[in-house]
Amino acid sequence: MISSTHDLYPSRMYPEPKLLERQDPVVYNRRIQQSEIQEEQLAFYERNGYLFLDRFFDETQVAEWKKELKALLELNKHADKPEVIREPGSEEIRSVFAVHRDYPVFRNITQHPGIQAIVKQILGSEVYVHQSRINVKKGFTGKEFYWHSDFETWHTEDGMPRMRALSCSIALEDNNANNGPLMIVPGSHRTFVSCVGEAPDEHYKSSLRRQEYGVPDQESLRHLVSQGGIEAPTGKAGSIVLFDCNVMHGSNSNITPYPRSNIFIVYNSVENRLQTPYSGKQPRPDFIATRS
Ligand SMILES: O=C(O)CCC(=O)C(=O)O
Repeated sequence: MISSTHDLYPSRMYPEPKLLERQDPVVYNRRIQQSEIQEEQLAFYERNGYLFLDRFFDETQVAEWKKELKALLELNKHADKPEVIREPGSEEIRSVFAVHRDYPVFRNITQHPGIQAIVKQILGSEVYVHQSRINVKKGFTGKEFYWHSDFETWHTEDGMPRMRALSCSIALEDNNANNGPLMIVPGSHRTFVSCVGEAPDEHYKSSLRRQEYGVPDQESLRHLVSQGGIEAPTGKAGSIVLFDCNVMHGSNSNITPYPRSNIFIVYNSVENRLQTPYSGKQPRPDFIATRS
């Protein structure tokens, strides 16, 4: 039974999709209190729902993380554990979750002072890591991520009450127009797409390989794209993209020879802790959604 009590962003409970206006701020603290980003960049984030910072990390730093990633992938090549997600239709690794919990090097990245300062500026409070993962989009065979708002899932399946979270994607290789970079619909973070279709129990077991529930319908997408277009922020390894929890995004398959691995760190405000999932189903496990 799906509950709609105090649910500002109901989804997967109506027979038709709905476009709902965002009820929450995008930037929670407009008074600049750090030196990593300036007022115009903060305003860009507020307007568009994302911010791209070219070469935020230098080559030496990235080289160290790539070495760690290589070791991590080797370690998990045949691992049968829930944190390791395989590509649909093959045994290749698509994502590795909870890297901040299981690997000290990646835990340290989540605490990087520069990133923390920007995130706290935007979310206007202390923050914690809601989720971390590395998406390994291999050359030739790395598969797409269909359009979605992260918040739709975090709200419905994890019980995240309000839009007060964001992702930081760190490029470990150059992201170019062809190797399946993140695509974003600017301005879409101001609209919540209430999706159609009740997901099965333990939906995450299939959705992390290929998401079918909690994805927007084509008409809603057409509308959002007609308003904001599509941007694919690309740049050298070490660049970062910060994006709002409700911005519509996705990415294409990578049929080029150029691999594209990105670390995703999701920060949530400590004032926005998870509650009972709005779907009425069991919460997803901790490796996908930190509850404590
Ligand atoms: O790695 C990508 O290109 C997209 C990732 C994404 O949207 C997700 O993991 O939710």
